[in-house]
Amino acid sequence: MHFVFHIDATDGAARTGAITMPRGTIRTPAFMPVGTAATVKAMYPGQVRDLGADVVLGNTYHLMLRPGPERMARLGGLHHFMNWPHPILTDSGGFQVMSLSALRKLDEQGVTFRSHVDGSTHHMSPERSIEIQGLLGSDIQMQLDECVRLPADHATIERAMHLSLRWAERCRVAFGEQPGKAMFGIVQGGDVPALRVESARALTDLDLKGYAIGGLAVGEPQAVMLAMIETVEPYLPANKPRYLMGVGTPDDLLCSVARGIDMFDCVMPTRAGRHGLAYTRHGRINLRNARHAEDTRPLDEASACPAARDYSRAYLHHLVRSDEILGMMLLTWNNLSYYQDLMAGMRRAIAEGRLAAFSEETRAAWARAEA
Ligand code: PRF
Repeated sequence: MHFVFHIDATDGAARTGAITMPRGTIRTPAFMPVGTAATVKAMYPGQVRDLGADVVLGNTYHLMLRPGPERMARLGGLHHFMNWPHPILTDSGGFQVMSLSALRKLDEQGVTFRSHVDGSTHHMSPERSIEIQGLLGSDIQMQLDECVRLPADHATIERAMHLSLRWAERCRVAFGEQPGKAMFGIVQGGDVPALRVESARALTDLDLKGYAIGGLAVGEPQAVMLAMIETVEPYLPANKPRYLMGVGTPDDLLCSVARGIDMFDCVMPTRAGRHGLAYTRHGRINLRNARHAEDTRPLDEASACPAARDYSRAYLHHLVRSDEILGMMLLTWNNLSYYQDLMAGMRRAIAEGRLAAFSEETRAAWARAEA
């Protein structure tokens, strides 16, 4: 079976459809929970699946340091290792190297860095990144790229974009032909429209199976991020999936789907859940706040998720204040449930041609914060 993307319906620039591949079907627009270290933190894989997640994200950087790609291959690959038999997308490592490792140095050949785990020195070339993602058994692999934090000067953004293009070509050669799998390119170019267009055009010429937009949600206002999506979208092939990396808030997802994005990943629902924050139909709630101490209402009595329905805010407040593990588990469960429900709602709305109305209703409910 091959990697196939098809679109069932469109609504303005928004699309809904599915990617089918040997390990399963990814309904789009899709939100991918982040499973950095071979675990979606505080969640059982079966729970993640039951919420409606069709794919999770793994990180080359973390897994190459621990347990190591060759060991992972000997252990049967990432799917088997973490008991997640469904599709896995892996990020290529460059972004995590730049944000997490020490003494990183980047040149034409790749990136050299010190591990944040044990201080050991590593080198990763575009070819090695693809080799590692293959050893992990990843279904959707990402090219190695350089993401520049914003604000940045034009020369820095341009140099990183061109380097990312050269690395895309090397990754494409290293990946070769793998019918049931895919390697996605990553559009860079910061907040400079002309550089974004140049990047999207050159990557399209490589005829990859999907295209990500990187280098956004890295310090710029939301309006700039949305403007860059609008700039790039017309240059990306309409029949290939488009993935906005590392985004975002529920509002970011509504805005980006309306502009033609099909896939997202973000630590927000999982990380926020470990810090006492709950995403709900009525907006974001900070369970640490003393005003919840005697609130007997659940997070959302209408939710299908037990975490949202079967525990009082007073209890969640107590768990969070006491640093209890169950507090993190319940809030992560609730938050991923909210994100997956939001994606399912958008998919239905696009199919019925009412995405704008859906987005308006969703935002109105956030504003009606009864909490
Ligand atoms: N490149 C890669 N991974 C990423 C990003 C990127 O630009 C971002 C930026 N939001 C998140 N994750 N490879």
